[in-house]
Amino acid sequence: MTALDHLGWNSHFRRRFEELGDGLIPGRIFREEKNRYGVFTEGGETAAGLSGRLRHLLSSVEERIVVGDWVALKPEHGGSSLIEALLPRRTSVSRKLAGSRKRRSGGADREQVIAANMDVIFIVTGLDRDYSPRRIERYLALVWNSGASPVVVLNKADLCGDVEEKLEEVESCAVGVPVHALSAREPGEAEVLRRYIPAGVTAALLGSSGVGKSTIINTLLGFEKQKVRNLSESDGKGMHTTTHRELIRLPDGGFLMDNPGMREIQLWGDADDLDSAFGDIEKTAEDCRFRDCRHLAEPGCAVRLAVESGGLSPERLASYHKLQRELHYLEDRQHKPASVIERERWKSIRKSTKNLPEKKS
Ligand SMILES: Nc1nc2c(ncn2[C@@H]2O[C@H](COP(=O)(O)OP(=O)(O)OP(=O)(O)O)[C@@H](O)[C@H]2O)c(=O)[nH]1
Ligand SMILES: [Mg+2]
Ligand SMILES: [Zn+2]
Repeated sequence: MTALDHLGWNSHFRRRFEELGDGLIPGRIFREEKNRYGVFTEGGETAAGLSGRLRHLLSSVEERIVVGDWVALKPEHGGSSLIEALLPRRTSVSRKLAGSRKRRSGGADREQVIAANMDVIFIVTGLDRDYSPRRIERYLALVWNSGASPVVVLNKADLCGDVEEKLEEVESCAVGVPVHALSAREPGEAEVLRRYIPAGVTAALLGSSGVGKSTIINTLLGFEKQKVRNLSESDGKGMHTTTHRELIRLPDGGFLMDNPGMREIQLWGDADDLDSAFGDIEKTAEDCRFRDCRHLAEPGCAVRLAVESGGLSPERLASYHKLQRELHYLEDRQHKPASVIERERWKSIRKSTKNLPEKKS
């Protein structure tokens, strides 16, 4: 495995990179701080800023470079570099930003990408007061929408008297998704997560503040790299201990991205993502009399029959309907599905990176 492969480099990125001009090297963003970026390259870490043309280009399509992105760098004298191009993402985690009337977008909701090119996303929940299967479902929809694979982590198992029950409950709403209950402070228990993060793989930790995301990283690293909340501060409501996003390299493994806790999950996506998060409902729906059955009051609805016969919980159907309403609302507000917007955006970014000096071969 080359140093670049270790960072998650693959043929997808290589092909895009080779279309660019001479004198550039590939790099992966591991930290972002006020338009300064920490970048991993084949030769080690470097600091970089955006080239003038890329800054202009990105602002015109309301795009930003985020942790996890692959970029093309031009090394400068004195050790720092300029980011000349952004390589198209394979996956991206987005949240919804409510529209503001002052903006050009005229009050429409906008998408904000918070992490790029994640392969795996750990959805972390505490088995204490944080526990909520409905919230896990919302996170699952967000992760399916990102293109990454979800793994659910039920942390703080030591604080919970009925771990088996919770596991079963979550497994029934996260069909086909691995679910692990553990105590992140116990190295032996956190160990099961390592198999999802071999060299070359990038994983992110998402979840509310205080669920133990940074603790998981520290335990897997074997030392206190990330600040975790102090016990005496544990009732500091609304406080985020982790305040910025960063990729952390695991010895003999891939990368883990720590994130500040999310207060409220805002969805961004289209109705197809819902199907993956609610695979059991979609499967049952194949037996509905009408192909476009909404499982509300239609005759011959197999989904409502499943609820009546106890095979599906009414809460789960209710949260399916709730998410569907939100997604339709989003689509209506932007008049376009998110996938179309994404395609158009890449088209314009690619068009302009084409104008970089052509590679002579
Ligand atoms: N009892 C128990 N406490 C835990 C466990 N894992 C983490 N904690 C504690 O929970 C508190 C919060 O942990 P953090 O790792 O800071 O949580 P976080 O998700 O990174 O929080 P933010 O950075 O604010 O998003 C700390 O006091 C941890 O020691 C666990 O398995 N059991
Ligand atoms: Mg943290
Ligand atoms: Zn139906």
